[in-house]
Amino acid sequence: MKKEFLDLGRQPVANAFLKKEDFDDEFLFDLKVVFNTESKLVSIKKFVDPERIFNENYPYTTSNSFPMVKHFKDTADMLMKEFNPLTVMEIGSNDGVFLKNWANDYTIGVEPCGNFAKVTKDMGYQTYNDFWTTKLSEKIKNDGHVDFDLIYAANCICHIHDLDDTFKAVKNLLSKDGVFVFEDPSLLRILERNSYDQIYDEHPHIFSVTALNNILIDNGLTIFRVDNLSVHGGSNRIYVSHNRPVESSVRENKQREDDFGLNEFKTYQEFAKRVEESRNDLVELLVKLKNDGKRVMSIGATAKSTTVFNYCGVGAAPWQTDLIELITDTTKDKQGMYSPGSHIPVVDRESVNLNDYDYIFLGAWNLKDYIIKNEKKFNGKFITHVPKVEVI
Ligand code: JHZ
Repeated sequence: MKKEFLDLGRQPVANAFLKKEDFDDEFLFDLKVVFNTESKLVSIKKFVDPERIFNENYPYTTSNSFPMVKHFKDTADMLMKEFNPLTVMEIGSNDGVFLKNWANDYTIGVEPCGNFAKVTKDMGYQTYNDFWTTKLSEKIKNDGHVDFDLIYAANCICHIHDLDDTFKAVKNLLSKDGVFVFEDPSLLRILERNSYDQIYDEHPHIFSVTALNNILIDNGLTIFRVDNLSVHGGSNRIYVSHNRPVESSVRENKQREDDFGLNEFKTYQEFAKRVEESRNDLVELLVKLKNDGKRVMSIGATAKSTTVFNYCGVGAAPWQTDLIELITDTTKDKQGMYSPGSHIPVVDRESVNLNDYDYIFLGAWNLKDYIIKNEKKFNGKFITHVPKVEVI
């Protein structure tokens, strides 16, 4: 039932930034993508052990994706106004950007990365430093928590391999009228915009509303609403309950996905062709710039750019072409390290004079407007590859 349609080559763990002395021991795996013709779920073929990804060294903090801080404040305000929950839990609470909008006497976090669990514990939130499983949901119950009126998860559910177990665990802890709200990148937007770089080890699944609806129904839960969001290049916010009436947005989203062809394998084969063209265009552009003596750097050492640099072979590692000189990133834990697989140095933005470079590749293309506005003094040009390779 699982048919392969895309091969993104040998890839490292997307957020495993490393030191020079660790280059020789770097873990790589084959990143291939499959479509399940029955459930309609798109997944990567070979999952990476979650403990290899989400551990004490996990560097991605929501607070460094600055526009996301406002996004989570607005989301919390909206959820409070509409559902007025008495008890709240966040799965994948990272460094507490969503949690901090709720009082800590009725809110708990779940976070497998010890570094972040410590941050939210220090903020006063009870935080389970563990992966989200039915076993953990039993433990939370046994610890005396009543069922939750709001269970929230952002960019987390698509990180989990076993979706049946995930949703069973939610069902186990969701109060009778409670809502489970989660948001993740949208498969439809990825296919529409050729943003293949949303595919990496941390995203074992890329969700369509159609596939989620099938899997949630199998687990006794219902999607009753879908919001289309612009964050992370296009995400869906999915509202789930035990049995609230289903609103029109669910049918409309499924219809749009069907119209685009998300239920047919050939749509994915066509996407794979566009991905290959995107790679050829980017490499051609970067090689031309190099031959013309231009200097190129990148802003945002994103998980997404790990996929792009390794798939396109544009890094500094011996087996790659030296087309991008360095990456700047505001995250302290990424600075002074090298990018996974491609081994491009990651440095503090403040240590670089952007005008020493002619072009900046937008590794964080999803934050393009914010970055371009912020870097008004840069005299050169920006490069993006989404929705197509172009110089801005
Ligand atoms: P950003 C993350 O992916 C990881 P990434 C995760 N797996 C996930 O699911 C997705 O999000 C959705 C830096 N930056 O948000 C900060 C600057 O340097 O695109 C971040 O390192 N300068 C959980 O990594 C990175 O860019 C700036 O001005 O693809 C942005 O990462 C700004 C605004 C950010 O997510």
